[in-house]
Amino acid sequence: MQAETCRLYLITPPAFEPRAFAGTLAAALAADDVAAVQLRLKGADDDAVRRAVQAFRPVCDAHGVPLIMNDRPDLARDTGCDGVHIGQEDASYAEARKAVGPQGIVGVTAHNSRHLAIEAAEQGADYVAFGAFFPTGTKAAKTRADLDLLEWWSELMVVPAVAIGGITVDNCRPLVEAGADFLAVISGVWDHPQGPAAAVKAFNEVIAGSA
Ligand code: TZP
Ligand code: MG
Repeated sequence: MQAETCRLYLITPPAFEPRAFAGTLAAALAADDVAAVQLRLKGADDDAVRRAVQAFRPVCDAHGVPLIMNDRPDLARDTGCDGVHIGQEDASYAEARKAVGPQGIVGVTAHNSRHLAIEAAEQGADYVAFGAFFPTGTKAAKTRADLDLLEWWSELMVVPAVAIGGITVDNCRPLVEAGADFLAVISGVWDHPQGPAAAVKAFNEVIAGSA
């Protein structure tokens, strides 16, 4: 995941039927630039997660977009995902890195903590994720993050910052201007009134037009 400018990081919706959703994902990836897709299927059994990887893999490959597993380094390794995103209670950075190898992507949730973010960056994380920046109905987010944190991080650090939580086409511009390297979005894309493909285009237009 490289970001000269800010890029979009799509996370799957809370529930979906994998084969049907693969078509929706394909339309979203065809619409405009997407840096990565994260498979986030909370509460699903391992077989359901495996089926989702099988359904999404060809779509992501066709667009050259890495597929990142949420929460589970073991499943990331077993299914051949390109990386894993871990929260503070999922696994250690070392476990995650061991599972996906030196070339794999390891992203770490830092909530709104400078300390957690620095710790993850020093360990070798490929990105740190801050949030939630806005109210979100998708997750009972434990923390709220603010623009100062993003500005501070982007001035001092090289490791990319992902912004997450309630991000929409309409509210994302300040995050881009504060230095977010990636916008991680769920409902702002999948529930966009004009559909996911229009949302991906609109996010990219805001990003391109931001200072
Ligand atoms: N982590 C912090 S907020 C959040 C996660 C996974 C949910 C983001 O979903 P949405 O719909 O983009 O607010
Ligand atoms: Mg997690």
